[in-house]
Amino acid sequence: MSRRTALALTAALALGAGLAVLPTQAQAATVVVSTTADLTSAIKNATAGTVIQVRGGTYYPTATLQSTANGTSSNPVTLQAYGSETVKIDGLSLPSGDWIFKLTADYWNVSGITFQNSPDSAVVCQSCTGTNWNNIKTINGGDSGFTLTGDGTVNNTVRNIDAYGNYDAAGHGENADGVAVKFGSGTGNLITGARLYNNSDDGIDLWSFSSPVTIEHTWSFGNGKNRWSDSAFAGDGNGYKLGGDGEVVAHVVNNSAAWDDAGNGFTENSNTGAIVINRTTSYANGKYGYYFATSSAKLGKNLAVSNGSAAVSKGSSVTSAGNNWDSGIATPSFVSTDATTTYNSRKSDGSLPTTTFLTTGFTTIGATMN
Ligand SMILES: [Ca+2]
Ligand SMILES: [Ca+2]
Repeated sequence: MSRRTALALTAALALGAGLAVLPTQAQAATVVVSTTADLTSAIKNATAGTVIQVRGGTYYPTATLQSTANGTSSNPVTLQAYGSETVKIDGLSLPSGDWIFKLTADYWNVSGITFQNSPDSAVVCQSCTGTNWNNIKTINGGDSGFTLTGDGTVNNTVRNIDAYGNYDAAGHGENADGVAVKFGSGTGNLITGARLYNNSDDGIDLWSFSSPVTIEHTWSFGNGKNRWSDSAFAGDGNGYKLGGDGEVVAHVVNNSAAWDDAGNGFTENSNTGAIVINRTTSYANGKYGYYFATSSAKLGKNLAVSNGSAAVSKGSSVTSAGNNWDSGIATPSFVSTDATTTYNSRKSDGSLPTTTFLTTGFTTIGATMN
């Protein structure tokens, strides 16, 4: 302890402050970590401009990794895998009900990390502004994989996430979505390049979020099926659940696809707002391809094939043009209905793997599947 610190401590004690706050050593701009303890500390002590590089391996935190340290738009905090090394943060040693990573902060860039086996949600960003999540995986957890929540959720981008295998046993699968943007507000939030599959509840859920969210280049499939031998299974399995809890909001979905979900491919879920859905494909989902019974949705150039209930449930306030259920619009045939390649590794830039599944070669209707 320096003489100056000692004097400050003495002064604080003399003033009856009780617990003196000792100055912490400033963290270096770039921190390379290879132990769970160092990872925990680096995240907690980050300041604007800190770059945390995590060496390859599997980390088992015993408490939620969390930070309230803000970056700035020009000087964000970065949390990333070291080089091209494979980094997994595993929730196996966490107490029941804990999350792996909770951020209540602005301007973080997080990339190249897998968050797996969380007892509850894997990653939660609460009232975050300006965060970027690139090529992360949130998989096989006990509730939703990735969540944006809270008021002041502004200008966040989730790019190329894989979120699969999430299942809330306590709720019999009722709640675990791949990505949840729920219970909050704030504009400028974008989900792009996501692959959301085999989760117990929905692929993506925008329940009770009162500002428009944009979703594009996303695949949502195989959600809401009882893959856990749960005799009271309660997962809903909508590919895209675009509202709820009375919020009237014009979410936007472009060039995305839903297939093999137990529920509807795309649903307003009681949101009466002017939801915009363009150039999407809904194939072989259990219920409707598109369920928009009460909203004033604008549905354009969408393609619905082989869905359980019908292509569309469309209320009188819906604007519908250029979709294959509209009069005079032909249904093009798919190049392939074999989904095997959709599980392949992503391209080197992190984007979705190449597939001909559900492609048609037409530029006027349906998702381009990339
Ligand atoms: Ca549900
Ligand atoms: Ca849900």
